[in-house]
Amino acid sequence: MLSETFPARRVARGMAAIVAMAMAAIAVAGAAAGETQPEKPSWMTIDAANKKVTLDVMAGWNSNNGVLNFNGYYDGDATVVIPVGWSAEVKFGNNDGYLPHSLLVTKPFAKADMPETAGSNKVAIPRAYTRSPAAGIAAGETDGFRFTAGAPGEYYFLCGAPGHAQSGMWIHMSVSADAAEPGVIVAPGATPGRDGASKP
Ligand SMILES: [Cu+2]
Repeated sequence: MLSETFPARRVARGMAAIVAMAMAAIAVAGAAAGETQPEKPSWMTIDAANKKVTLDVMAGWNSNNGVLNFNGYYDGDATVVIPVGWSAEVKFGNNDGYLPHSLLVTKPFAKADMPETAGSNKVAIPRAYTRSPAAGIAAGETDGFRFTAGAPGEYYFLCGAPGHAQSGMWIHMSVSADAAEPGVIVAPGATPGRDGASKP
């Protein structure tokens, strides 16, 4: 971090660095409306040299939100951040023993406008959806898709199966002009998801 040439001042410089980091953290938190810094969960694999990110997304990862979750996250309590120009591969699986699920990249919806069912006509990035999006894939099945993060913008990862998005089966996806690398932002107070990642 700091290159230190005056050892006697190391403590003071260290304190200054801590204060600076704290202030930067506060600034970031303020800018992102209370959200925390992105993290790199186990389900995100980053290939920086090739600007490629792979996401393992499991529907019904745990019992959060009555199993209507992606990797345990729901109701927008996690944000997948992908830098502009990166390519993304989504590997999708259904861990729910009862209900079919899907994953589509859609535009954001106001709560009142959340679609009851979402087919491929709701997709915001070409081909960015799993098969039979309005019906979903059955328990134990897998599918996937790739897309390129083009223009900066806000999107949803949303389940198109009947009633699921309206019941909270969606999270945020942000194509960012500012982020240097992909990451996931978990909202403060989120129910722990995959990795148990949650922020106080
Ligand atoms: Cu679903």
